[in-house]
Amino acid sequence: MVTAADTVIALEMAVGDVAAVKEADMNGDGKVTSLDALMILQTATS
Ligand SMILES: [Ca+2]
Repeated sequence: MVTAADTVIALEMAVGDVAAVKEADMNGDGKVTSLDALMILQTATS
């Protein structure tokens, strides 16, 4: 299950504070960015 807390983790991946995992790459472009974090947030709140 995706939660709003996962958005924070994804943002940490986007800035390089945490090692990125492929599960956080929501749009499949090969990297975790703030866009992926936004998509995670939308999933968590829908
Ligand atoms: Ca991505």
